[in-house]
Amino acid sequence: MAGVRLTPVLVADPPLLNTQGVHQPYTPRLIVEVETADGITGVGETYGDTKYLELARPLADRLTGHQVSDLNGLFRLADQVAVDRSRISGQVDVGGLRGVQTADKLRLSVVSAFEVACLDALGKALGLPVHALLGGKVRDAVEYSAYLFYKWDGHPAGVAAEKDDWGAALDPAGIVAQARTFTERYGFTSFKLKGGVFPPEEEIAAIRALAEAFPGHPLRLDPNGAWSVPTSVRVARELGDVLEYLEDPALGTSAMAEVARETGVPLATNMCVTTFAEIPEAFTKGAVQVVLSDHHYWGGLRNTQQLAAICRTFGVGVSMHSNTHLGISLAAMTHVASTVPDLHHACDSHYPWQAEDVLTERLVFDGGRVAVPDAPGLGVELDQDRLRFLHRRWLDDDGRLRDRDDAAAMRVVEPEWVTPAVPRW
Ligand code: GKR
Ligand code: MG
Repeated sequence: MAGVRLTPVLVADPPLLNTQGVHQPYTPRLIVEVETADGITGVGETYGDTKYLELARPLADRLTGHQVSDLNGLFRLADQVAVDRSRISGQVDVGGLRGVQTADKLRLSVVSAFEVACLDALGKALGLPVHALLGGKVRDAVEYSAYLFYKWDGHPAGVAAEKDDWGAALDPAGIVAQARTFTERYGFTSFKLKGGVFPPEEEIAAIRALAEAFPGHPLRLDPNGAWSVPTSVRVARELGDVLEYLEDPALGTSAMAEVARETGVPLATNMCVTTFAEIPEAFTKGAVQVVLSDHHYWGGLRNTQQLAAICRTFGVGVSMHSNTHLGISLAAMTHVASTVPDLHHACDSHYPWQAEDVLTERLVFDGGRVAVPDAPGLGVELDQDRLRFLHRRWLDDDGRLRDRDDAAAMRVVEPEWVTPAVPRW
């Protein structure tokens, strides 16, 4: 590699509600560009909060002269980057929605963007799409589910924000209307509702309303671990006939295992199995039936394939969840998902919520699917003007938005708000 460019950006985000609070008007992401000695550039994207930037900079410094094809070497270099102990809790981080926070996981979340950027550059150099570098696609399009959120009409008055055209969704009728908009705009046929926002009865009613409006369509509910075991079991019983799966109803492997023992509804997770080290206990206890990869914190596309192979071995399903992200990450998700043989659940994506991007052309959902790009690399092109614009927003920020904090955003409206203790219900 001749050089690496790191560009933190702030991306507009609508006021989406979750159990911790509400999305801030702008979310940090990090765009990684690696440049080869031949002048080929590859791009990657990951979380952009300060704790990730702190690791990305020293890793970038070590990469001059490194081959983009040497991905194992890239991970070895990442292992050498020291992690500030104050950044990690070593346990399920109630302030985050991404499971246990460990030094390795932080490193993996960062190196994943470099891995994707290297694969993009390598693919461009060889004239091959990223999926071909991963062994080849087994499908031509990847199915995504609509990601429904309770949301306010707009960010609080007086808060600088972009306006979105989705309207409010704060009850079952609002959620059904939002789902209809998703199907009209993107053709999605399966639906995930972010729960843990209102008391379970209200969210049960929303799922029932969706089941009535879209009979037979796959439905999921994800309260991000906000419920106790008895509440989770009750919701599973009440919605058992309409749910494809229940996602992280309760927090942690033991609680999930207890829920699993009491219900036939499959349990999915992107919170209790987030590292390879967490797999043995969860699978032995039968705590989860579907693992949702996040290729950022699992450490990239090849690790996602390894996760899929382990899941297949143990008869556990695999799919992908998402967080606020841009088109580079969607392209990366699509390439790797296209290579996973047993992908029986639509992946979810926040992408429709992001009206802004750093690409010259946005990726398109057609019939709820993204066509797998066959152009060299990821098949996307960075728009340098847009990148500069979103980076300028990051530079101009006084530091308040550079670290995602949904509870802080909620305090603008409810000054007493603190991240709710778990279980909340
Ligand atoms: O963006 O509010 C959100 C989501 O809750 C996200 O942060 C989660 O990581 O979507 C994710 C999930 O499936 O838990
Ligand atoms: Mg989830």
